[in-house]
Amino acid sequence: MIKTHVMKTQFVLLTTLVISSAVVLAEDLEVLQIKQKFEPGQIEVKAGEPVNFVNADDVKHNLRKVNPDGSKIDHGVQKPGETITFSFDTPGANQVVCGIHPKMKLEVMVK
Ligand SMILES: [Cu+2]
Repeated sequence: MIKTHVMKTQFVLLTTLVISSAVVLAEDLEVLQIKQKFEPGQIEVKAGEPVNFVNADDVKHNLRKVNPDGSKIDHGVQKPGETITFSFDTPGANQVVCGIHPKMKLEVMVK
């Protein structure tokens, strides 16, 4: 009896995991810039997968993509309320920083 119950619980957990990852894949990834921080501060993406960066602050930001080799791509000034979308092409540890607020850092693991 106890074994059966444990197996059922595992099945339910597995099913929940499969369903929730399917939901995440179906939506565009979104990162907020809020209170001069990235939220979340860490994401994992596939190469070429678009990520929406939403400026939910009342100040301007300046997104800069940092490739694993340290080279940067500047995405220009982003006003409050604006969304900028771009993807990551190089597998490995990428970053996004803000040219205006040096403390802002987003870790992006690209697969
Ligand atoms: Cu900023």
